[in-house]
Amino acid sequence: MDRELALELVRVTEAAALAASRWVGRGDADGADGAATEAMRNMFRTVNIRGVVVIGEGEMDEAPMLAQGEEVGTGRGPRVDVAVDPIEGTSMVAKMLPNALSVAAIAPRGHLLKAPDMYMEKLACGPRLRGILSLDDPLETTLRKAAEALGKPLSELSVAMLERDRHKAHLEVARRLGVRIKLLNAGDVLGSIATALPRGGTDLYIGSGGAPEGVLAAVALRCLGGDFQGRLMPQTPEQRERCQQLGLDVAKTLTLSDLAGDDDAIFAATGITDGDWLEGVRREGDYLHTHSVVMRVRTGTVRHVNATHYRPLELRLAQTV
Ligand code: VTB
Ligand code: MG
Ligand code: MG
Repeated sequence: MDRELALELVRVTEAAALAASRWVGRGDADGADGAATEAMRNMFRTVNIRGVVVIGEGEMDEAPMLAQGEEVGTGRGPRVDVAVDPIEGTSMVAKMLPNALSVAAIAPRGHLLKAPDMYMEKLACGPRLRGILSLDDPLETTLRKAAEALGKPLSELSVAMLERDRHKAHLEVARRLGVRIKLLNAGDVLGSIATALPRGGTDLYIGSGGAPEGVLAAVALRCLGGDFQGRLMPQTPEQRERCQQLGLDVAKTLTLSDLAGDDDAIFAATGITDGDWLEGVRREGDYLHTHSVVMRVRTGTVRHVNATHYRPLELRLAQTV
């Protein structure tokens, strides 16, 4: 796969972030999501790939944009799987809170897991813990192993999870062992990725979040040399059936190779609101500034891309190509 596609993928997340930025603080998560999705879809029309959406915005009949199975790209170029989250953290956009991102990943066709829209139990960590931890271990074992491998007491281990009632048991174990806990409102793609960033501030990400977000995080963690494991958590008969249709074994602990199994995978993200990793979209007169990151599994190079966009272009993008 052509490495120049990395820059194309940034164009796509930039377009979504620019569109989303108009909705920051307006209390309308769906409006923001619609605008970002449309902008992303329009930008994909200019990218030379034969893409199929494997992680998108809902099922074909509900949201006819970037739905699973939809073809994207010019129809020329490499055959790829496409995973997107036009806004990862729509509530953060609506409430003007930090860390909302636009995220996308591509990999050669057949190499990204077609994760259905349901929860996934997750375990993410940085390079120093790779190969040491298992989602199959009890949480207490995982935390003890992590502290030992990092050569620090449990009291200095830091773990992130979404602040949700369903994480009561996780929280109790982690509190009992005395680890530091970062409780996120939303955004477990970044929550997972942060464990592998030099100044990410957390050693581990645990708990359940969206399965689609799990695939996106897995691509990023492969690029960064970290680890990500996940287990699908169907909650209803419909969700179990969906897994069956897709041939997914819900008992299986999914590894990086199940989720994002190719060295040619590319991950890109653009900040929408200011955050721990990326700056949000900033306006200055007629110009809009974006801050993105793009990385490839093959080389592990992390490129930060600061771009200045002349505002009329953003308007043109919003209007459809
Ligand atoms: C999860 C998480 C995402 O939304 O999908 C969450 O993976 C929604 O789950 O990062 P809840 O039912 O717990 O709210 C995000 O936090 C943002 O899209
Ligand atoms: Mg989203
Ligand atoms: Mg999301």
